[in-house]
Amino acid sequence: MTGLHGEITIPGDKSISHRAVMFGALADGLTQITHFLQGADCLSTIDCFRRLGIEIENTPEKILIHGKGLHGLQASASALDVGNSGTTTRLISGILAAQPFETVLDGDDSIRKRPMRRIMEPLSMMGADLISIKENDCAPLRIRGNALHGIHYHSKVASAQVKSAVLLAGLYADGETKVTEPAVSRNHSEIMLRYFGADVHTTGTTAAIKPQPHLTGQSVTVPGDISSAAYFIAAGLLIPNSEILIRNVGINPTRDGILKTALAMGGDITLLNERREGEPTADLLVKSSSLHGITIEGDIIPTLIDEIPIINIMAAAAEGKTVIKDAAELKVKESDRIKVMVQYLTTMGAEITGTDDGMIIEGGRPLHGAVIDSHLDHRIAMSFSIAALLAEGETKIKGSELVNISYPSFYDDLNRLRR
Ligand code: SPQ
Repeated sequence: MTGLHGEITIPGDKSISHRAVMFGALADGLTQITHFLQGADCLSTIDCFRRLGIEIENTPEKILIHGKGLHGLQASASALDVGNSGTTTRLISGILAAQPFETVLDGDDSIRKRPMRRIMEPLSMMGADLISIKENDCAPLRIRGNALHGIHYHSKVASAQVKSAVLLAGLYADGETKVTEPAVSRNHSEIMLRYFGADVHTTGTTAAIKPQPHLTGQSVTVPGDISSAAYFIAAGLLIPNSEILIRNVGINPTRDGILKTALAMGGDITLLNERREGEPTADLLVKSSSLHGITIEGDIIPTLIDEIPIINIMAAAAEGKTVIKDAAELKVKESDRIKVMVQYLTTMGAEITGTDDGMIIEGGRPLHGAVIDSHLDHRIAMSFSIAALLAEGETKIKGSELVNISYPSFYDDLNRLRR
């Protein structure tokens, strides 16, 4: 196996790209977004807001959103198609809960299985009229806007999507709205809402917002997505004789669990050129390393939840045991990521056991090629693409085109580093 060499610039952060479009649509005046992620999920968000009457120009250099203010959205003539995107579904629900019209939201087969009770409950407590059309707590959803009141919601799960849906509804409520979560989830909504002029405060695990007369359009530069960088961090560490520079990676502390974990496993990663433009970013110099197993649990979990599939690959290649706990949320992502990781890592020869809230991996077993089904999950496709590079023999990944959801140039970038 030849090592990886050279440098790549990571495409824009998916979570931040969604939010920039949404907040730009609700702001007065123009919002300009650079380094926007042109992935299918973020394009679904653009499509939804166009259907709600917002003019959005998508050029190769930037996105221009002609915001119409908090009360400027118009009813869509047809159901909004959220595609594969949980973020679009849940955040837009918080906005639509306050609009003076009815909207239906629907998506693909994966979205139709993801739990929506978690947003239906708090938004209903605020006064929203929101139902699951098939009465299974999943999409399609029908949302009729209503007058909302402020609440203090104690979420059972650490979820930025739940928190953000409630905070966005809180922009329209008659008093302050607070969300307390069991551990801090990613805080991009809080940072960006503040930047757009909202009155948002955070204390410990509680975020609070006051109702807002207006937001103001802004210029947003989206940092590279650490969740996308994670595949290259893993590849650089695991493939012998590698040295790669991963440029422009967002290192927000509510997202950087992959870095802390890779370092704790013995990874050789140096942060260079640290800077802050709204969100903190850095370049990462990654060199091949011998990794060892660790235990990953507790408050770090929300900061690396989307990286657990690729951490599983790192753990399978590491010496010794890795235990991942407190990650039951993995079961309700684009696929059941506990089940799918256990099934296919086992097929490839790894020793992995699924638990109720994570997995246990005895690392160091050689991997061999296999046929992998992505289960409509981009992170499964990318994680097993990296596993394939470590395995003896050929691996076939069904649904590899799903990388398009969050990282359209994934295979091009990977191939460039292999030359
Ligand atoms: O948008 P979607 O489909 O939910 O995407 C995922 C992903 O792997 O890309 C989850 F499957 O990321 C979520 C993340 O897990 C994006 C997100 C956000 O932008 O607010 C928050 C996390 O989800 P949650 O449920 O913990 O709030």
